[in-house]
Amino acid sequence: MPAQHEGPALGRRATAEEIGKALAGARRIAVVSHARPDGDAIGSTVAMTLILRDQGLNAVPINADPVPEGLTFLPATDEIRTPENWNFPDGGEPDVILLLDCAGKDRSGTGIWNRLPDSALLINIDHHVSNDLFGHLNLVDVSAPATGELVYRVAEAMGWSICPQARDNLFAALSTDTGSFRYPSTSADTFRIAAKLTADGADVGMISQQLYESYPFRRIGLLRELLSDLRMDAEGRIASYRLPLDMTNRWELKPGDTEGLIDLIRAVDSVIVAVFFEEMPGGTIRISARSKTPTVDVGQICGLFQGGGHRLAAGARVSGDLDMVMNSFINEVEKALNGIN
Ligand SMILES: [Mn+2]
Repeated sequence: MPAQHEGPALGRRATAEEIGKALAGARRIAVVSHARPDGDAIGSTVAMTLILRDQGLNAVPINADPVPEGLTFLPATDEIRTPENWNFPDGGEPDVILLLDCAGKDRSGTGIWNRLPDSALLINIDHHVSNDLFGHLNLVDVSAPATGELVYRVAEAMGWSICPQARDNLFAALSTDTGSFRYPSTSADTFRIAAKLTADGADVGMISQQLYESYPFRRIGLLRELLSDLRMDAEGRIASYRLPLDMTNRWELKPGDTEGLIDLIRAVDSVIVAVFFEEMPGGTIRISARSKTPTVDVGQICGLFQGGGHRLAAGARVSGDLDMVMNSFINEVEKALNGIN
């Protein structure tokens, strides 16, 4: 089937079955997710890779960044290769590049495209509202709470088996992107899939403990500092904290250490919008925003800062001074809050 994608158009929506068939016809599949991977990115990448390999397909998982320390307990995450160091057993190039959980092609990180061929069929499986259908085949469902759910649907549509290692990775993908099955996007279908994975042997207690109760001390030390500098605006409806680069360096933070910290301030009763401002090397500010109500669309607000995401969870990267970026972003959130009064 590789000949079939000679010069196809981009942007076509495809069903889970169509995606499955395209994958089944591939000779070599590069499985890629976004840089700074989270539980959904890692879980989807590893699960999809193992599911494809069980079908006798050649699949190699690649990520621009290392697996966060807190996710290395997941089976087979050590299979993930760096953009410089991947190879298929026969030395060939991928004819299919499968991007998982990436709102845009660039979300996979710049380095990833250096060695990947332009001629490959691009398959895009994702659940971000801002997804621009960059693939030749696109399975983009914004109602899905996790890309892991879409990976499961592809396997289900094709009747493909899910080995225990893939199962645990899928469970982690679902659990992390739903905030342990709490976010509004969590659906009956999410529970159906989670129930199936559990019935098949996923150890819910073990996976949850590894995901949520096994943090290194530096995370709590950092949190203590962040909270001492907590900022509340708009009569307590906006909560935000700031992470300057020197604090990151002092605590020797690793990727994933700050994951989920925003949920603690989001959980305050008066708070409608929570924002986390993180200063990155090179003068970029990484913004993560969460809203508790669909009438305050943080995806749209992040769009004003060249970012995007979901209505209730979004992000942006802005170059500039930490406090100035903070002030102008909070100003926009205040405007949005005034709009709902
Ligand atoms: Mn996701």
